[in-house]
Amino acid sequence: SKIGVIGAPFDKGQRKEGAALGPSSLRQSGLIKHLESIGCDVHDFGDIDYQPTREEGTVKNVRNMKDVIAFNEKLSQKVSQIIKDGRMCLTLGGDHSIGVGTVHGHLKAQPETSLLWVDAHADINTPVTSNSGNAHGMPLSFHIKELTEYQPEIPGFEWHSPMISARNIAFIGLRDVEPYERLIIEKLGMCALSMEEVHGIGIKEAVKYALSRIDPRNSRHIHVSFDIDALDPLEAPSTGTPVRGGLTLREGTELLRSVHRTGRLSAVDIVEVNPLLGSASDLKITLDAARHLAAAAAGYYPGGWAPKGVTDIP
Ligand code: DIR
Ligand code: MN
Ligand code: MN
Ligand code: MN
Repeated sequence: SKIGVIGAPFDKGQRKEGAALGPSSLRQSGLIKHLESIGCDVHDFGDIDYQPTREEGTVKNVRNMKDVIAFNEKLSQKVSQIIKDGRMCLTLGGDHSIGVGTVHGHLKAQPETSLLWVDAHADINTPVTSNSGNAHGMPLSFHIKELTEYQPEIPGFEWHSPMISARNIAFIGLRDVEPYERLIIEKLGMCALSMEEVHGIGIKEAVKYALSRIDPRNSRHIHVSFDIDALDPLEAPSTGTPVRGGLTLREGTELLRSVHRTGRLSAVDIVEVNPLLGSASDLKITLDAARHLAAAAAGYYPGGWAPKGVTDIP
């Protein structure tokens, strides 16, 4: 398949330094070479070029919002361009505040898109409901049309507008959801499969059910925003807000391969890999996991393929 990779080296959406080094460590670990080795036509568009301001820039309770706005405006344009070029856009984060730009850019290029948010967290706080003031806990709220009236006006953020309905978004992997986030999910009647539901029905059924809810006619483009903390910390320890009891890597790859098989997977984010957290061995485990996720999104099947055009054993 044809893939465009864009690095989003940004970590001002939360308070731990290091997620901005995600793209370079993922590249160093051989993620792109691996995609090529499994037969993908990969074009690497490099990283978003952005120097954060030195000012604090808190706007309406959102820490570093000026940087979040400026970074994501650039990212959105890049993602749009890659998708319009006919490539699946793979964005390497960065903390999850970069989901502001990736989802916006995707929806601009392909308005009929549904969104799978794979995460331990719901990331649906508005600037008003957020206790942390961290933008990485808010990206979904900015995209949802039904939440428009609850958003404060944020100067500089005029380029961004909500472009997706809550009915076209599903969560998989939740296990750390705040009370106001749960209230929003229930009020909007969103499809939210926590680890409890995934355990109950299995990952294959969970993906099938989520897709039937957000794409009932099998007609829409799909965006998967995959927070590496959706995986269990045993599988992905080098991340800022680990929560025990998560998806296995097998479940994560199964999820992405299932969505790939729809033929409509057009964007994937892999976010919150933080190479400054954990030991060297923790980091290797985390980078290996991310590489496997990327390959699964590209359709990689671990059973292998016979050589093309060959029918007899030599
Ligand atoms: C929390 C944590 N709900 C917040 N969110 C995280 O800050 O709004 N998202 N860790 O990945
Ligand atoms: Mn997240
Ligand atoms: Mn289309
Ligand atoms: Mn998370």
